[in-house]
Amino acid sequence: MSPREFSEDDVRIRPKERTRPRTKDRPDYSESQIGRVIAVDRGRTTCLIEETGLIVTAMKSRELGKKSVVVGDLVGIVGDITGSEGSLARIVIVQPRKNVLTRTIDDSADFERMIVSNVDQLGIVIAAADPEPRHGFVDRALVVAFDQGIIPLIIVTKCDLADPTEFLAMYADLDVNVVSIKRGGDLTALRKQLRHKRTVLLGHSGVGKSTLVNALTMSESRATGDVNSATGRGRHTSSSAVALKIDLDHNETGWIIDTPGVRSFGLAHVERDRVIGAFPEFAPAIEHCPKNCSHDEENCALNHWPSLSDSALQRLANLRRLLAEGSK
Ligand SMILES: Nc1nc2c(ncn2[C@@H]2O[C@H](COP(=O)(O)OP(=O)(O)OP(=O)(O)O)[C@@H](O)[C@H]2O)c(=O)[nH]1
Ligand SMILES: [Mg+2]
Ligand SMILES: [Zn+2]
Repeated sequence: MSPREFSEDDVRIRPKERTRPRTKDRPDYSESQIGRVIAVDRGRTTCLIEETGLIVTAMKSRELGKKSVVVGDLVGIVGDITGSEGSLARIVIVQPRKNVLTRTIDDSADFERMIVSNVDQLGIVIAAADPEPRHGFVDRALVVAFDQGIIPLIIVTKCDLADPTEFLAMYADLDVNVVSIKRGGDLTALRKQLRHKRTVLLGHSGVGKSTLVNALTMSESRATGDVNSATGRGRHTSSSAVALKIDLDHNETGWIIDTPGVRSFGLAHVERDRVIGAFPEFAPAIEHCPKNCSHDEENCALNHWPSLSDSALQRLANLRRLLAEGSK
């Protein structure tokens, strides 16, 4: 006899909906529909059933406990999945995530917050001015992208206000794409980078993430807010993440995820070696470091490495700052 007997379960029309093996203790959710979370707002989750195109509102079932559901998650949904007005389905399974974008509230805190999952590309959004761009943020975001295996893309908005060339010089040697954007300007270069990808936009409040999402989707679906002229900061206009589909040329599509502006972007959840790994240009030098080098000591090989360009020296200072600020 074969090790496994066939049963009527093997006759299924859509076998891929079966997400987990049945066990005695777990309720049977093999009939759940798979949906992609496209918005989460105060406990209400909006899911797209990719197979049918239906948009379903759902809430987390009790079984999921404290497990969070974030934009990008693939979830199993049961209950009223008609998507009709007022209907509310239940999310019973969160499928394993390919990656997650997490931040700690500050470097020392243990408190982690998941922002989004299952993305292909991290749009690191900075403004050329208003608010001023900061290397610390870009470096941290690059570390997280590297750590999670997400393609980084630096997006500079508000290039009508200032020239970002000097700010960007430090990243010129890196293998990272950069696109610059002006108010009302041409988005062709950016649209090319978004093809067939799920891209999340991450940046401080007021850098223009929602403005960009509106331009890309040719809608006004996302509210935007001005930058406070006294503090130079944004007003935290967007309060939750939303994924939107964008139509690109030649019937191609992509997804863009707008997120609330980040206040701080801690790295406490990223191991020290992975922070260093996000600066691959220093790997050849680091091979010559003394054992357990802190990379901030006299004998550190990085101090004596001959061929560091000006931009590499700046990156080195940033790496050292990130290490000093304390990641695990
Ligand atoms: N000059 C100029 N202003 C821009 C540009 N892009 C956005 N803005 C302005 O910047 C301000 C903030 O834009 P938002 O799109 O709300 O910024 P956000 O990043 O979504 O901010 P939060 O939702 O708070 O995180 C608005 O007043 C926009 O009109 C640009 O390319 N040039
Ligand atoms: Mg916004
Ligand atoms: Zn060293």
